[in-house]
Amino acid sequence: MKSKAVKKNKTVIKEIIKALMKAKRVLIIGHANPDGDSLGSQLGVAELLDTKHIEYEIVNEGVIPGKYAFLPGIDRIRNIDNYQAKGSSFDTAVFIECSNLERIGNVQTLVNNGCKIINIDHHQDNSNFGDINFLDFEAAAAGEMVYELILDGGFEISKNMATNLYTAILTDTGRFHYKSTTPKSMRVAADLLDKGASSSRITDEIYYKQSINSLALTGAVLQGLEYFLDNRVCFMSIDNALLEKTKTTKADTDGLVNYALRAEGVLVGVLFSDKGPGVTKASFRSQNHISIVDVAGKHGGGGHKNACGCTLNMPVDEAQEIIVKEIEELLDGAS
Ligand SMILES: [Mn+2]
Repeated sequence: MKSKAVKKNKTVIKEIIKALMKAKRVLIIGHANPDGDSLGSQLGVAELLDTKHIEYEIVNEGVIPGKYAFLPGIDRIRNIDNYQAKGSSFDTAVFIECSNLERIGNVQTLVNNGCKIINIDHHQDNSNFGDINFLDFEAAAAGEMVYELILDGGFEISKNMATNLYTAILTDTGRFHYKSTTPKSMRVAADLLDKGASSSRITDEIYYKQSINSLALTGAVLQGLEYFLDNRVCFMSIDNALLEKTKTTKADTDGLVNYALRAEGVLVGVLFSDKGPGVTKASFRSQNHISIVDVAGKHGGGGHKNACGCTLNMPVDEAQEIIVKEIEELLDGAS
């Protein structure tokens, strides 16, 4: 079974490399509001194209969290909000870790009819939307897949690629913490260290450097934690007033939700963000043995079993009332 999957990967990789080498102008895209895996993987693909002088643009929707500013080539990533299309249109588009076409947000406007779509993803709910689909649900990060693409495609991993791909794997495994981390993730990461990535520097940049304002936001959010259902559930909330007070932006909230699962005994953590009048975003985290994704699914959201989200068309307090009831049903059903 496993060797079959590997064989399949190699065939798809060959197809992707063939398509990329023929391409005139490539669009590289990740999902809206990029994370470390998305950014590192996109930059890995970009550098692969650099080696053959193939023209490309990387365009994303949403703000790049400041902690990724150190990634080599990060300034090549354009924001769709101020992107001015110039030159000929794209004949090939590489989608990195997007479950479906819609995940790229407004970047869709750059994907023309007839554009060859290459879909590289590790999310189980991927809709297989590409002309070429490279899907590996066992990969802990898309970065592991791009690593394979580069090496099995006959290219070398440079120091910059190693830094970008190590970042992708480090962040998507929560520093090799999540259950998704496999021996293969560690082997790939080890090889990336051999190829020049600096584990201490990357970890410092992403996890230990925080602006004074962002640290103040973290403190305020932790002060406001609320516990329910015998401390099995923890709610965290962020609204615009708090962001203004701490002089922070949405990008500073990246990763904060993980604190909601931190207290002993907590099984489900939820971050509620006020998205304007009557709109609330809920981000869920749960312990390994609890799957929370169905609660997000009830409200049209989705994601992974232990990390997912949804948007509710109601104010935060109403959303909290509904969600706590749904989590209660889930936990009592599970026990
Ligand atoms: Mn990912």
